[in-house]
Amino acid sequence: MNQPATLVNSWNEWDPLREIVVGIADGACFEPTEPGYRPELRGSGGAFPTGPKPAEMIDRANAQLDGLADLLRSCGVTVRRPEPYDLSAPLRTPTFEVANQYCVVCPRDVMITLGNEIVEATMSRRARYFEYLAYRKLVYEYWDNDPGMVWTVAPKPSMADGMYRQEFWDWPLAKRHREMHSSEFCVTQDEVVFDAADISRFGRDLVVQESMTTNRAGIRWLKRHLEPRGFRVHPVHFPLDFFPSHIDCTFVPLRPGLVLTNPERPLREGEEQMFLRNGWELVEAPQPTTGNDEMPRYCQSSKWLSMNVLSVSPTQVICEEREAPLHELLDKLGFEVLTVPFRDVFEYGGSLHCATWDVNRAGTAEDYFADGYRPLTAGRQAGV
Ligand code: ABU
Repeated sequence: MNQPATLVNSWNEWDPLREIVVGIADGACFEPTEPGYRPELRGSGGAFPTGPKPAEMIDRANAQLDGLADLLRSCGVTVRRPEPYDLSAPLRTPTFEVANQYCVVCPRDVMITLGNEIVEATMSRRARYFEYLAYRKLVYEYWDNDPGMVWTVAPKPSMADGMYRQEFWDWPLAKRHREMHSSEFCVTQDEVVFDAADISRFGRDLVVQESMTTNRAGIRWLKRHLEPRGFRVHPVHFPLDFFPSHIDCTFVPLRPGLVLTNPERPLREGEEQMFLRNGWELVEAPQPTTGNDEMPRYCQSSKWLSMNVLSVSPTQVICEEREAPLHELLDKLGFEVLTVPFRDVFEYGGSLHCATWDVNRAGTAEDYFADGYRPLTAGRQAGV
């Protein structure tokens, strides 16, 4: 008798990759201003555009996304794509309105595979509330064909005005500096809020960044949902990042025992101990080849997209083609470095890790932190 297929299985960021979803730029719009987001033009200023992105911008991004998909296929990986859908119409729900939606380039922000479970994140911004719809056909396919797959949709927040701290955007730098240890950003603590890209997977241990896109209630929900299933959820903080959003330009595990770290965004003092105590090495990424001022005009992400790499296996990493200093470092660390051009994707919210969602990697639930478990009560005492 045929065994039922295991389609959904991914425990970490580095095991050998078998199946992955790569985003598409079709239908993408400029991200609207909303309480949880204030896009700004880089360079000479002016108003940030609204509505659909021009066709030539979309074609350029799609060409690079297709290039990544081709490279992955050449490595023997099955590549899946989301469904395009119309993002341009104004959106009105009982609790909020927004001028248009955004794009489906970055599945990493919305969807996460945790072992045999797919979790759809709550999301934190109005223009991304319904982004999960682009992945529903795929999720149904996994659910229909893999009887062991668990599908979880996290509670949707209201995204009403009261969910946001709108004055956050006007805080002067001195106040941000004073507040850097408080972990209070544009989203308040009243509702469960998280983006999937604030989570980094290390087998049984999940590291979750408190950020503009993930609040303490979101981390509490992840703990309460996942710890009875055998995961351990560890909140982490990067106090020098005044606009933290998504952990994958800050703290990027590459193989058991090795994390690529951001030299401008150190971990909160003490949080490195879990790694050091268990023999992990934290290696600083080199400065990106592009300064913040030279990033593409509509790009809202930082220069640290340089370290937003995608692992094909514990020995093979895909990097953006221009990041030579990072290629050299990874080569010295024993990796085979594959490269693709990806700059035309930057203004859609991310680079290679952001633009993908791995559904299947060979491997099982490993414990890489035998000594590192902090029980839930410790998190509660810390207010998380
Ligand atoms: N979506 C990832 C962006 C993170 C950063 O700008 O550093």
